[in-house]
Amino acid sequence: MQSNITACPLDCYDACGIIYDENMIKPFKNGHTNGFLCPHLNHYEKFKRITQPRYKGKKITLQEALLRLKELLAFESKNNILHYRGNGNFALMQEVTDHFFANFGAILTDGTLCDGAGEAGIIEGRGSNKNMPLSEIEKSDVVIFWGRNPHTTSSHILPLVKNKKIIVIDPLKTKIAEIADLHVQIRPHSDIYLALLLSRFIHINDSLNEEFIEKYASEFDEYYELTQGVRIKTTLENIGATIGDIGDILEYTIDKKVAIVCGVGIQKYRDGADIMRSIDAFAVSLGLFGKEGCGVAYLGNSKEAIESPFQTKAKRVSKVNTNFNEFETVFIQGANPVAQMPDSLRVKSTLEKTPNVVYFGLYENETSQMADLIIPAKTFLEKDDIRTSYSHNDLMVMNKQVESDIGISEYDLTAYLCEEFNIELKSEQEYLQHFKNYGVKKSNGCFEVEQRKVIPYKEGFDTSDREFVFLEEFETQQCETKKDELNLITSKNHKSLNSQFNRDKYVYLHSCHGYNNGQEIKITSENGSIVLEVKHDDRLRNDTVLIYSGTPNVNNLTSSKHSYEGKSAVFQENKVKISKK
Ligand SMILES: Nc1nc2c(c(=O)[nH]1)N[C@H]1C(S)=C(S)[C@@H](COP(=O)(O)OP(=O)(O)OC[C@H]3O[C@@H](n4cnc5c(=O)[nH]c(N)nc54)[C@H](O)[C@@H]3O)O[C@H]1N2
Ligand SMILES: Nc1nc2c(c(=O)[nH]1)N[C@H]1C(S)=C(S)[C@@H](COP(=O)(O)OP(=O)(O)OC[C@H]3O[C@@H](n4cnc5c(=O)[nH]c(N)nc54)[C@H](O)[C@@H]3O)O[C@H]1N2
Ligand code: SF4
Ligand SMILES: [Mo]
Repeated sequence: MQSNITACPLDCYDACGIIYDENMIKPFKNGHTNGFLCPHLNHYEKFKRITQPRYKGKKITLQEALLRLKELLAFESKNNILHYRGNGNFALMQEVTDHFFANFGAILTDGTLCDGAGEAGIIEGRGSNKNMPLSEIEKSDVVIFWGRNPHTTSSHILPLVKNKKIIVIDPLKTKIAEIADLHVQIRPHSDIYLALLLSRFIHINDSLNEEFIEKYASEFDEYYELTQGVRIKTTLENIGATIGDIGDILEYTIDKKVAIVCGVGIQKYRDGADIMRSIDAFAVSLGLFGKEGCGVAYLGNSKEAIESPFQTKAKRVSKVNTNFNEFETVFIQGANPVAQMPDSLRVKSTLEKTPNVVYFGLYENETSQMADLIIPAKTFLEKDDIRTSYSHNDLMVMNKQVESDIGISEYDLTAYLCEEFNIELKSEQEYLQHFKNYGVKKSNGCFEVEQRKVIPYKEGFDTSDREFVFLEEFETQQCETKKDELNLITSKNHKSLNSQFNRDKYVYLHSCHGYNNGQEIKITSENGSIVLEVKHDDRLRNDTVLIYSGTPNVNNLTSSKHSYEGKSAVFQENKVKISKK
């Protein structure tokens, strides 16, 4: 009998521990899970899943589906085959399919729809991306939520920040902004200016952490010159901040233990790397690295300090603007690219022209509707796996809890293909053990990744001379939105996990625009248009509209440009116009 312990598989900061008890999903009591889950997992088993494979609309058996898959892969030139994998399930064994496709000679993807620009900025400045874990945030005095919406996307941080000073920098008055000591309702895409000004004022105020700067950031003087290029009064007016806000932020943070908790909202722009680096530079000015309760938390690398046992060296194409029609067979796993990739109209038209589309997932969605072959996956309760997190250091074993006749696991599908095409594959247990070996037991009974630092950068940064590398230049943003244009922000909704579960269907607007609640309006961008029902939301700036991730067709509006660094999608860099339907 397996242990009744597992973990939530979803792409979420928290990576909660789960006990499967009396056929019910229950939260782990210990550690960060803290005895509660979120709506996705509380209702997980109620969501309707795909139960039977299909080919061209006709129901077939799993055996027939696997045979069909084998046929669809049997091309002379393997360059005709694309493996496109998303993060529907975040556990480590999901990557086993990459092992097959890479060794087979197929094309894989690189780039990201998520956090790549910010990560690139972090690596440029610090030489590596080592994250401040939840357990350290708990020890800080002041927490700055910078483009992060914790009530929706990372609720397990909330009990840890009770009674701390809270600063929020977000164009939307989110729930955390409502209870914060200070909310700077910043214009979207202007964080770099705020960050530059903060570093400048720390210097003007004589509050630089001199000891830290001398040791690890000796180029600060040059950076200070860069910050001097920003005109204070006009910039503050344009970005929606005041000199009083800057004063308050300095007063709250100087000589305090400060955690800057960044989300992906700040960096879904072409210059996302620079934005993140300017926030890091603000933290450097305060000397926030390498000390208890201090640092910058971002969406860290969940695979930090873990080596993959899979061989995944392959030719790759970008995940952001993939030309599906350049392939004969596209195998899509754990993703809904038709809804979630930018520029959906382009995505749809290229997939329509792809001869064979295979969808390997749990739920029906826009991508399954376009697929020729549908192979149902197993849920996390029906397979063994192991996961790590991008916001804490726990390593969580996910034991299989139930037997089911539905679907096939990623390992079993890979084992079938490897057998058929003569590719070497180790046993499932060997791979699971490989991952388990990275864990050490903590006093609360949980495991954590042994090599991960709780307080990274204690001996300086991971650059060649241990020093922080400041931005030397940045692209000036046009801070004024044209009269009839609005900024589109498209962040996460509490009822869905991107396009899984209960998806939203509204456009949120400030009531000042004169449209009625419930009225259908047309939203248009350079890329396309959609019609959605209006919901008034006066928590928004009046130059900004909000359409949540997962809202059907939202990505008709977004462009498939890449960030300058980090090969990332830029979902928020889109202006829209609104009009009566
Ligand atoms: N419930 C739920 N949880 C999720 C997900 C989900 O879909 N639903 N998705 C998961 C995934 S894949 C990810 S990547 C994470 C992301 O989770 P978060 O990092 O929290 O990201 P977002 O919700 O995209 O954006 C966070 C905040 O950024 C703000 N924002 C937008 N533009 C700007 C800007 O220019 N400047 C500033 N300062 N703020 C801005 C938005 O208003 C929003 O409040 O959440 C994960 N968790
Ligand atoms: N407009 C807009 N677009 C966005 C974003 C945004 O904020 N706004 N966010 C972007 C971000 S940050 C991300 S990470 C992406 C996410 O985009 P995707 O990676 O496409 O994620 P989901 O929409 O959650 O779809 C995941 C799919 O995985 C399948 N799945 C779930 N569990 C399993 C499993 O165990 N095995 C298999 N084989 N399949 C499984 C489900 O059927 C589900 O349809 O979206 C991006 N797109
Ligand atoms: S908060 Fe995140 S990790 Fe926890 S149960 Fe919900 S989706 Fe899963
Ligand atoms: Mo994401």
